[in-house]
Amino acid sequence: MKILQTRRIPLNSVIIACLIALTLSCRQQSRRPVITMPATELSAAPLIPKPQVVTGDGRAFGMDRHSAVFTEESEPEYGDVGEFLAEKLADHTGLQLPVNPANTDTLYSGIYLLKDPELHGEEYRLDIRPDSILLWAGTAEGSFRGIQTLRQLTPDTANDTLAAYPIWVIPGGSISDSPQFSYRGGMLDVARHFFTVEDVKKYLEVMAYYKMNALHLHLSDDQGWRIEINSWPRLTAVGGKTEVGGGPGGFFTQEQYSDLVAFAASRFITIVPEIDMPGHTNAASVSYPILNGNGKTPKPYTGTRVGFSTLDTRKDTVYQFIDDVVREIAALSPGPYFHIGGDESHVTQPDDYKFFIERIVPIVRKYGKIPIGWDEVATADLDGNVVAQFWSDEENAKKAVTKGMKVLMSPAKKAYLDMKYDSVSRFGLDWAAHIPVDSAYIWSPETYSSEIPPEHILGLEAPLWSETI
Ligand code: TNX
Repeated sequence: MKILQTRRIPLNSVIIACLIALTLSCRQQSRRPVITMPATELSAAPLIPKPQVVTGDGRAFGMDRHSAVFTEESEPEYGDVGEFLAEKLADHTGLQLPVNPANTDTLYSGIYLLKDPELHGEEYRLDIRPDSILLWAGTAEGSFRGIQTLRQLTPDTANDTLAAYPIWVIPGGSISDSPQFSYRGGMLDVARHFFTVEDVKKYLEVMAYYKMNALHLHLSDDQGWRIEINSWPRLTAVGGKTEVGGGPGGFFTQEQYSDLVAFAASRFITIVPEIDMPGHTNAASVSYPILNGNGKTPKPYTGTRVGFSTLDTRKDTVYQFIDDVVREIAALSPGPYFHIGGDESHVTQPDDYKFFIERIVPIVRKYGKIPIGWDEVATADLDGNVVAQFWSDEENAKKAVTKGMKVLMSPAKKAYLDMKYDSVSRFGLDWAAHIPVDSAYIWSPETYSSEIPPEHILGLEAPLWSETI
């Protein structure tokens, strides 16, 4: 592959550009005139998350109708990343950049997605030069993370004064980046209100733009059960038909869920399914009253209280039920994790709660998955191969650390997307805090709590609960 392709910019455009803008300079590099255009200095570009190293050089790349995407020839997955980039740039700019164009007579300014075996995993390096952009990565995943940086650097508006056609000016320099945390997640509560496959795909697209790599789906709660389980069909036939406020609810068929898993995978995002238990199970018990540990015949629930339901922790049928549910969902979920919930089981006796968690962890492992639970699960006797998701109780986080467990950081005061921005926000709750945008951004998982040392942190996750959404 030729790295430096050249193309001609009409001379009159160059002359006009040089005359009207004092800051412009015209340079000759190899065979092609290169314009250095005013652009945001790369090191000042508002990239989220902030890359590890950004070095601007005051120059720029002009992306325009002469640009094309070229990808590592021997790596078809890089080709898919290139197609994705071209599609997103088309949505953003209207430019239709060819990907690996066959016509080599045309002189393109190239955006090259290249392989560098020295780089690992999600790591990438971006060199933005006046005549080309080189994105280096050791894997297609790294290349995919890198193109998000490129998307964020592409301005919303084109410069239309330099040439007879629009040019999107991308600030020059280089970026070296790799993630601080291996797990960067979002959570969507599709149980309180149901969200369709199309809604979830939109959410995944936004997550991909910010280089997040895990979508935790909260698939069951008191108000609804949202995933088809073939061996227990009433879960969706009955439990799927309710939601907060009395709306119609809904659920994903297994085929739809698999479609979401594949869509996420094409964006290098892992789906983490959650079945919340032993609390938050009213919809399950409405579907199959035998599961209920309250001794009452449950009614459908469409309010927003928490902590009133429990499974019967001493009944074998309950564990058969959980085995079936985990087996069916695990078979559809290629990712390493299965989330068992475990939060706010206020009507489960502490001994029953521990007994329950200790009994379901091996079921999850039997189906090849690593269990994750909300921080309360750390009160049970568990080994270090369970992840505790810290949301509220630092004592629980401390217990998790003592047991050698990894901690997923979701402190409600900082990371909860359902907390109101301020007192006049229309949607959201405020039990943990008001979280304006800056305070959601300005915090560090590794210094949040002295009880949670950095080496125990698996990563972070932003949950979006949907009682009001
Ligand atoms: C607490 S966070 C919950 C959820 C609610 C959320 C609302 C957690 C593990 N449990 O059941 O939806 O607050 O912010």
